[in-house]
Amino acid sequence: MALTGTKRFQNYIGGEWVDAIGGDTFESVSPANGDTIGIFPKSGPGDVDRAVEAARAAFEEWRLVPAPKRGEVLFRFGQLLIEHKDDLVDLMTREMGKVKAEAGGDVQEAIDMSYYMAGEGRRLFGQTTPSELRDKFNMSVRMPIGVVGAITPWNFPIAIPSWKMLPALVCGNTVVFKPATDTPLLGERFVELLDEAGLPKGVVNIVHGGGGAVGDRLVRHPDVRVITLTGSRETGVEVMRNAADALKHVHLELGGKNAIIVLDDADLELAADGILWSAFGTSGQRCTAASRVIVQEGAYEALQSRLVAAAEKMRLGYGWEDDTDVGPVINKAALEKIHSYTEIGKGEGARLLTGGEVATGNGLSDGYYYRPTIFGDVAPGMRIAQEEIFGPTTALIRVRDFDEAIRVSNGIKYGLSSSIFTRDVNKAFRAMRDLQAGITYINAGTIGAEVHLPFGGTKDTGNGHREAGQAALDVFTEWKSIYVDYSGRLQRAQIDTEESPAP
Ligand code: UN1
Repeated sequence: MALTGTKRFQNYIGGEWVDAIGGDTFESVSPANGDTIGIFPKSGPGDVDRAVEAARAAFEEWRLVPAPKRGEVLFRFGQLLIEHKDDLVDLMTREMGKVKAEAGGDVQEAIDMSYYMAGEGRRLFGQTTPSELRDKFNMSVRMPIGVVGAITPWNFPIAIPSWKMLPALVCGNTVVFKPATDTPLLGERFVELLDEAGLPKGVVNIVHGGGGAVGDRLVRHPDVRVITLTGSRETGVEVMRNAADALKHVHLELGGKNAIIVLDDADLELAADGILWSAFGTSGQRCTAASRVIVQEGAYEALQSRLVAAAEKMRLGYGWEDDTDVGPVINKAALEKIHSYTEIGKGEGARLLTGGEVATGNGLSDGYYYRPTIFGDVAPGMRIAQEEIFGPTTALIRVRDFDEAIRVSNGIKYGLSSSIFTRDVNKAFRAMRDLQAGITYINAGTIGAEVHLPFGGTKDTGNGHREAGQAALDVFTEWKSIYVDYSGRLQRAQIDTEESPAP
């Protein structure tokens, strides 16, 4: 795909492409080499209000479109994503920075979600139950809620919007979408393709701009009934607080400090592959990244040397080049934050085994590249073992046995993903039971969630909701219980019930 350069883009509101009311703009810049990707409207509360009004008006029609027909739009969207996959992948390597194979995975996740949720248009199952009274019929049905505000991050710029918007749409809601300011063009392409798939005007709207002006107004707007956010713990807390007065439904997907446990009996080669992929894939910028590795002492030395040797062989570079293993991190602030944690780790007495520096040379200094970084001899309470760094840094922690490994893995405030490498089936099952996380992998790293299972975490990772899978439908619908009395007389529940049949 040709770079769009200084092309100006607009918001999409009520089926019209429009500038921000204030006329301000911001640039999307490639983290790989500093190229300008495009210029976008820097919107404000007034733009959000227009978009919410359009979405509110469109809801009255969209909620009545039969769900299988809504699903067909998503099916066509999936087909369009396939048709445009190569372009989207190329754009993602440029606007967000991840390497080609992973960008392909990101788009594929959205394709999978399109087909999964398209099929949901013919299910959206509720329940039918017997009644305690004669001549009475009971059922529960899912109802759409209204306008959904979707606030998405830059690390999965196509996949995460699909996790939020596609279930919202198939359930009959309408959406105002605020993509991350680091990846606005991918957000815009997503909406263009949804539009091409045949969504009526106003069903999906996009408003570009920052969290302070656009996100905050969405969160506070009285006509937005659901907020779904993937972001930091701090933002999540603020969103929940600001949404409380209007008692909005809030779905939060926040941080992680995910650990891979490696026991003495593990296949070390397999474990090392899983760790490298989970720690350094997407330059460590996944909520599910393995930023801790908890190793039983008998395997520690061998695993450590394997990991260090492999990390040092990883090639940093542009995501669009075939031989790149690790792309850039998203921006300068991220690079600085990641490096500050290297300094923190050293200061805490952890041993820097490899990496720990900004990568320059071979054109890399025009972008934001950080060497894959491994700390050894990390104590579980150190800040580098407790706080989310969101970069290519992982911490090796030595433990004596299985019980200590589980304790250390659980000894954090987050609870998103977890993993254990072992050949002992009993320990594997105990780990499945005891790891306090929304996701547990056995003999695989911490990343690789599939769209038809619930995604999300326990503790400070969220607020008890899940996206993806059937669980996503609970975020975007309200249950209605319906009682149909066809007896023709007043029947009082709990009062006019019959005696149990005699024994
Ligand atoms: C995220 O980092 O927020 O399992 C999402 C995975 C991906 C999704 C990650 N399928 O790592």
